[in-house]
Amino acid sequence: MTLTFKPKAPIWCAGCGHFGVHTALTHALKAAHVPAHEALIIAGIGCSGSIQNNLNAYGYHALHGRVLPTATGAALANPNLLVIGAGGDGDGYAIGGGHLLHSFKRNPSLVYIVMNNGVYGLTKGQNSPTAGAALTNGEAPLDAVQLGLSVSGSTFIARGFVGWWDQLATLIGEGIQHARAHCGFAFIEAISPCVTYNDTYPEWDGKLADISRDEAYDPTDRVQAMSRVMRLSEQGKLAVGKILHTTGSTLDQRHNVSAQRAPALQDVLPANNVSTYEAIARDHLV
Ligand SMILES: Cc1ncc(C[n+]2csc(CCOP(=O)(O)OP(=O)(O)O)c2C)c(N)n1
Ligand code: SF4
Repeated sequence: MTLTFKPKAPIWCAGCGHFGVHTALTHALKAAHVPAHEALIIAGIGCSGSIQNNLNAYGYHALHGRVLPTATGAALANPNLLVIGAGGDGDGYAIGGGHLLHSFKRNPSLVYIVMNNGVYGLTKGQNSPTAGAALTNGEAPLDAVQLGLSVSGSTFIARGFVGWWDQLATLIGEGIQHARAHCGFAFIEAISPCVTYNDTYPEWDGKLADISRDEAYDPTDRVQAMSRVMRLSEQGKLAVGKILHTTGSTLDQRHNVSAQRAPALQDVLPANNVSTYEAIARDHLV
């Protein structure tokens, strides 16, 4: 019997940036020829998190802020799956901020897309960690790209803008390749304005600096990446493009994860394991 899943249409406000992330991710999955049954979307809580209802893939809504531990567990349990975490900047940088830091450090092979709109959209517009100075009485916004660059274990960091959705699709596609090749954690921040509570569309064209246009820029050089991103930030600009793409030890390698040993791929049918279960009962149950 073939089961066909029909993704629902998004329910976001007209003009919401998250539509651009949906388009870019859909294109990237198609271009990478990822079959629906080989992808798992683990989403955060927020307007952004509902993206998992709108994609042709397995989906799971994690607890608020817990996308990354859930996604890491899924990726370790079944290394044949492409695991994609997706959520908002409130979900990922506030309540989930500690997990982000440790994911840069541990480098599990999965993709994480953060839809950054500078507010908590679903709960009606409170400030998030990336809220700009105008909303926060001058408080500097958190830059997750700088944070990721400062953690020496990080291997893939990119930022795109939904207004430039084709570049965003390319960046997500490269992140998918990175995770699928078991090269580690692919972090992609998508600038995705909330038209209802924080419409920043008019600001971005003048504020974004696309570093991929600079042929001399080398994303394998962490020091150059950090100094470029910080210099742009001092000039009031935000770096966009593939910012870091390097190699490093991954969580999967360190734990010797393979399809042969993966917990989710073991045959646990009682009928096929009678002698093993009897041995466990004999040795461990009194
Ligand atoms: C433990 C917990 N705390 C608070 C909430 C309320 N809550 C739901 S979504 C959300 C934030 C949403 O903002 P963001 O992650 O930036 O996504 P957006 O809606 O902007 O896409 C909050 C605080 C919750 N669901 N669970
Ligand atoms: S409230 Fe903001 S983030 Fe949520 S759907 Fe509407 S525009 Fe998008």
